[in-house]
Amino acid sequence: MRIGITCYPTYGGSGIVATELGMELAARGHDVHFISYAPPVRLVPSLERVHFHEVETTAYPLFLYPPYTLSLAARMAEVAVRYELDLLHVHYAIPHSISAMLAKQMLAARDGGRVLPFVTTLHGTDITLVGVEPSYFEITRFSIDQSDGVTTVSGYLDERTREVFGITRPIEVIHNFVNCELYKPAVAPRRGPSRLVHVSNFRAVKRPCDCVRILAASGDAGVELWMVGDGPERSRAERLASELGVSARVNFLGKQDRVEELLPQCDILLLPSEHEAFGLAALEAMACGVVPVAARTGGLGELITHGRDGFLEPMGDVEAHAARVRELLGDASLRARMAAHARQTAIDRFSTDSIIPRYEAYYRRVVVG
Ligand code: GMT
Repeated sequence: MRIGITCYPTYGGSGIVATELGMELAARGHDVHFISYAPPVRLVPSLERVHFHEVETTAYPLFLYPPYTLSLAARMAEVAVRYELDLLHVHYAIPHSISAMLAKQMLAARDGGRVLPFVTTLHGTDITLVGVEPSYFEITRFSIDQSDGVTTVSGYLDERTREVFGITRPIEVIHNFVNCELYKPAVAPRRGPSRLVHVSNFRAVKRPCDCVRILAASGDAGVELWMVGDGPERSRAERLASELGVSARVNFLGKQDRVEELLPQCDILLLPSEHEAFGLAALEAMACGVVPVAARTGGLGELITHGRDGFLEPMGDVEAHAARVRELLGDASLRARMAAHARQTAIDRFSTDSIIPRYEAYYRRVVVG
């Protein structure tokens, strides 16, 4: 098939899923066209059958806010005609599904009524935070209704979407996936200090400050914490590390492209999020044999089986999370057993080989109508 993919190209789960999906589809013989304002950060350059089309917005004195959504729609329509796309797949409802809807209408009105279906994948905050904002509520609901196909990354997000927007249309649940050949445990046993890791875009919803508090409460002066990523809460977390006297043990690494090389150097992933539609960061860690200690929130329970391949504790209960960290660090055989189970969960339930064919099958259904 010939597939156009639009996502936010910067760091963040939805862009990562979209990019990895596009590359996996290309590896399976599909032609993939990314359409966005910048190449997605995880996109490997010069891959066969993968193309990138930049969306440019024009500055004009009247435009206090250049209308990216319109430029995107025009570019989608142009690429769809030139490369004879079979469908568009947009990630994150706002504004991408509205642009796709416009592109579809533009093509229907010309070229003898050419049909360009589009699939919208809902990732989480597009529903739980942005979508529920009064100014976006109606247009988010409209964009979901207008999509030819809708997927969510967890059963939890499917339920939330129905509940919040009163939507009854079919939605396909397709979980996040991981390439278990790329994300894998270190070959040699790890030496050096025990290491916790947190990977996110440091927005408030991720509660990165809780990670610093968990480290401070873990009670072991030899334990380190790697904070991978950047975003609005980073300075607050840095300040908190100083206040709690642990800044020498917290390494803020900033945005990193090769997370698969960092994760195998760690023992435990901290994900104390307030909401988490699925928790891609936890899945990538599990594939590397890093045990997640996460909040019992959102779709994390669809990924992590508490006590087997990770721990789920109440959101905001720093002491409960720290107690699990102590338990894991104090018992090497428990940690090894749970790490092996975590890796096996990633392979058995969330590997690219099990999830990508579900997208392919769904595209075929949408295209046939
Ligand atoms: O929170 C992020 O990491 C970014 C966010 C996004 O929309 O880019 O991630 C969401 O999508 C991921 C991929 O589908 C999910 O694994 C995350 O759980 C989800 N984040 C939230 O729901 C907070």
